[in-house]
Amino acid sequence: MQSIAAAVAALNEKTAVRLVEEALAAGESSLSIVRVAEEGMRKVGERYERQDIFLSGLIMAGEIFRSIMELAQPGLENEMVGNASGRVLLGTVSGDIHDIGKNMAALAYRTFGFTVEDLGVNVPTPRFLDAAKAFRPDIVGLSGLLFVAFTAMRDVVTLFKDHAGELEKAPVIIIGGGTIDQNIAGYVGADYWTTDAMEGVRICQRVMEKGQPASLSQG
Ligand code: B12
Repeated sequence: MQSIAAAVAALNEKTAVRLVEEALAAGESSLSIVRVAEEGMRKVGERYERQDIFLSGLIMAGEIFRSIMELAQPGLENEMVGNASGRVLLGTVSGDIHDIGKNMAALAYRTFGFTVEDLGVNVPTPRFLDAAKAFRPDIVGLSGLLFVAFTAMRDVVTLFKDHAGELEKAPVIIIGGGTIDQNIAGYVGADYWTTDAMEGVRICQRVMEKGQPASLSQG
């Protein structure tokens, strides 16, 4: 399994795909395969930061992850089953086009029984509020990895607070993305944060059971 992370980090698509096929044939769970691939993606990010690879490397990594997801997705859908009810409005915030993680979150929510409206990437801040008026979500999920995304997330949170009276019920706001931490979540003012789609689903299942959170937490 660790060699899958290493092959992704080395941007070696052929090897990564072969290893994933072998792991699936050997009965490894799709979820753990995706987790090691994510670990490889983090290493790609570190290589980019050290200028060991360039933008083309990030693009390549995105393609490799997509190929792995194609192989893992059917298994993921079988492994993740649930009957939660709840409506999730999802999108990658303004200025950010990273959507691999957001798409995984959408898949996870859907397979656990949530109804999801996905607004896509680089979503203008007011669009979240407009969509919420029509879709009436229980939860708004904001995705983003860039520094500029954190400001955009904060803008969305502020917009929802300022216009709370225009919505039937204030949705819980959860932010996700591999570069988020407790400090960023505090800055954004979201109710919950996570760096893991499955954890995001668990948080939202609890929200649906118990209602509004008392304070900011990772769940
Ligand atoms: C692949 C990649 C790209 C691809 C994206 C392809 C795509 N369609 O998404 C491309 C090549 C387009 C790209 C572009 C850029 N990138 Co880029 N990219 C990455 C990389 C290597 C991997 C991201 C990824 O897909 N990870 C795998 C997914 C599965 O993980 P994830 O997103 O964290 O999602 C998981 C969880 O966080 C969670 N989740 C995510 N969202 C949500 C939402 C909710 C509601 C929930 C519950 C959960 C959840 O679920 C997922 C599964 O568990 C990261 C490195 C890194 N460390 O993340 C850099 C990284 C994010 N990129 C970076 C940069 C700088 C850029 C560029 C500015 C480069 C440039 N010079 O142009 C551009 C920005 C373009 C833009 N305006 O958005 C920096 C950001 C630094 C920063 N904080 O500002 C990073 C961190 C690399 C680095 N270390 O420097 N990138």
